[in-house]
Amino acid sequence: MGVCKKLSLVAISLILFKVLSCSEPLLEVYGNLEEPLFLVSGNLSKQLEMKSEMNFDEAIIAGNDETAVRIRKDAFHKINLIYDENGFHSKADSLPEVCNIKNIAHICFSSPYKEKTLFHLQETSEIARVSPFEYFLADYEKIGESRKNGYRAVKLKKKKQSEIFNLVSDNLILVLEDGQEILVDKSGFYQHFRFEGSFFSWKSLPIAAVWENYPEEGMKDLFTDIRDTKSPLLIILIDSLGWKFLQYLKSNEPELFLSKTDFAPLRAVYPPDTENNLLAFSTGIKSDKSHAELFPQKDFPDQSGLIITDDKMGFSSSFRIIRSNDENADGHADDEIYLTALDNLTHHDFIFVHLHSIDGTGYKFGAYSNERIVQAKEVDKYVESLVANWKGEILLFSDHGMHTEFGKGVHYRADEDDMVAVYCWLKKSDPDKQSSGSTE
Ligand SMILES: [Ca+2]
Ligand SMILES: [Zn+2]
Repeated sequence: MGVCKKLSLVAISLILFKVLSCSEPLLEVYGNLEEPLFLVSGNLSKQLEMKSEMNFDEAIIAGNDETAVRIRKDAFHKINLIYDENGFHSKADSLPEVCNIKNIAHICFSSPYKEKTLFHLQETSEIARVSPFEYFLADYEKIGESRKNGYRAVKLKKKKQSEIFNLVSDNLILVLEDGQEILVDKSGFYQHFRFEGSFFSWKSLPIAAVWENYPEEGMKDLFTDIRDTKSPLLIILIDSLGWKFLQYLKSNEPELFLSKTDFAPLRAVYPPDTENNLLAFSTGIKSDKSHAELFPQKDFPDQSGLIITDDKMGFSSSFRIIRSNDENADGHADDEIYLTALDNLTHHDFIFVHLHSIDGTGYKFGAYSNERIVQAKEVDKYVESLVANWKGEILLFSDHGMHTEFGKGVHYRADEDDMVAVYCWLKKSDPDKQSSGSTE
C-alpha cells in the first residue's frame, strides 16, 4: 500500500512537471483591448484571425533594448513570433530589417473600433483623449522609415521620459470606471498613475477621465440640495441636454427659454447614462440598481411627491409614479407627460417631471442634428409653461449629454459631450434670483 502510494505520488509529480514545462509561453499584448490578450509563438496574423473580434490596424513591436517598429496591418501576416530561452522574437524575412525585433518586451495594437480611452477634461472641454496605443507610442520617437516588397516600417527609439498629461491645476478629479470620483492633487496623481497596457489606473483603480477645473456641482451634490429644500419643488429632468448641446442650441435658437436660462455645467456620474445619474440624483449614492428606489422615504420623509415619466422607467419609489404613454403616437411621450404634469402642478409639493424626447431624437438622428434642434424647441415650450405655472422653487437639470457615432446619438463615455450635464435653480419666491436666472 505504502509503495503504491509512493509510486503514484511520483507519477503525479512527473505529470505535473510535464504539464508545467510544456505550458506554452505567452506574450501579453497591449493596446485598445476589451479583454486581456496573449500571443504564442507562430504567425501573427493567423493568431489574430482566431480571435475573431480583433480588428487591429497598426502595431508597435517593442524590444527590451529600447528600439521598436511600427507596422501596418498589411504586414502582420509576414511576421512570425519565435520563442526561445531569451524570450520572444519577431522574424520577418520579407519585411524591412527593423521588423526583426530581438527580445520583445511588448506588442501594442491600435484599433479603430475599440477605445479604452482616457479623457483629459478641463472645465467643460476635452483637451485630450489618449488611447493605450497613443500613450504607448508617446514614449517613442521616429528615427527612420524603410520599405521592402511594398511594406512600410517605421523605426522607433524610446524617449527619455515623456509626460503625456500636462496638468495645469493643482487639484483634479479622477473619474473612475466604477463611477466614483476621487479628488487628488497633482503630485498624488503622478505618483499613483499607471499605464496598465490596455487601460489606465490610479492606485490600481481603472480610470475613465482626468478632470481639471471641474464644474463645482456634481450629480450627487444636487441630491443634497433637493433633499434640503423645504419649499415646494418642481424638478424637470431634460434627458440628454448636455452642456455642449445647450451651447449649440443657444447659437442656433437664441430666443428659446432654454437658451435664455442661466444654466451651469454639472458633472454627470460615469458611465453617463440615465440609470446611473437618476440614481445618483435621487439617492445621493450609486445604488444597487435591482433594489433602487428613487427619492427614498428616509431622505424625503415629509414630502408627498409625484414622479411623472414614461412607461419605460423601471425604478420604484415611495412617491407616486404616473407613467404617460405616447397616446397620440407622434413618436414620443413628452407631450403627454407635459399635459399630465400641468394637470397635477397644484396638488403636490414635490414634483419630478422626466422629459425624454431630446434623448430619443438624438439616438435616431445624431447629437447635433437639425431634428434634435426641432425637438428641443418643442420641449422648450413644455418647460417654459411648467415653470410659468409653478409656485415655488424649480430645478431644471439634465442627466448627461450625447455624442454622435456613425450618424446616431449615443452616450456612454467620459468625454466632453457625455459627461457635462446642466442644471439651473429658479426661485419663484425670490424675484431677484428669478431675473438672474433668465439673463444672457
Ligand atoms: Ca406623444
Ligand atoms: Zn439616453
